[in-house]
Amino acid sequence: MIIVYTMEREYPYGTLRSTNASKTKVVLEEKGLPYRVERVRPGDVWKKVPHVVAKHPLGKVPYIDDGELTLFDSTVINEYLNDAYPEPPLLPDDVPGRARARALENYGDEGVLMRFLPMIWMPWWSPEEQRDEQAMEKGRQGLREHVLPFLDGELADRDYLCDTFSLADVPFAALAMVLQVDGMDVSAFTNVARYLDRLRNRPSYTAISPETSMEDSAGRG
Ligand SMILES: N[C@@H](CCC(=O)N[C@@H](CS)C(=O)NCC(=O)O)C(=O)O
Repeated sequence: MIIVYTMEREYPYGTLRSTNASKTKVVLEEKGLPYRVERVRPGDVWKKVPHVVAKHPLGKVPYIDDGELTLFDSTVINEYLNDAYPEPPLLPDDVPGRARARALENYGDEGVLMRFLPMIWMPWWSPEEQRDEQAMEKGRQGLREHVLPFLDGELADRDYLCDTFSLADVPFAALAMVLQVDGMDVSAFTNVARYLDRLRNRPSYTAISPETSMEDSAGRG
């Protein structure tokens, strides 16, 4: 059985999860694969303790064990899962379509998950009085100015970034998760608002929903 290592913690306002590890959980769910979640203490990740670095040289999550294979980085893991467990396929059939999916997936990672989302997401893990509301607003403003207009255009005539659900949509499931907790209003971007709801309504989202307890999201089968 695949083991996925991640950071998750329950708060009164919901279960908070690593955005990158949530990407991997979504793909495990979309593929219907049996897996078990192993929670790594956030302090062990921040301090880069030896047992974390032994699995991920940068001391980050996610990493997975699949039998003898240990693999890190959500994008690499998800490509591996799609190759090793081809059904249902999560990349388009044609070469240009696959390239476009990977480009959009990379945009989700670099343009959203690494750039603006941490400004919003990190403070939610701290007590309310310690949250940097200015940094959070800067993150939201970054989304409004740079990300949401682009995404709204890409979704003008399609339900998912590559028409049907693909690896390109996976980072945006993590965006849907963060904005569900944050409550940021995205209604000015009609296509994005509908898209985020569409992602939240997929069965795979249950595994990363803030409304799902840690006990109820510890794996499948
Ligand atoms: N490119 C990596 C990024 C992983 C990453 O930054 N994970 C965060 C949690 S969402 C982490 O472990 N942060 C701890 C740190 O950067 O020290 C991936 O996609 O898996």
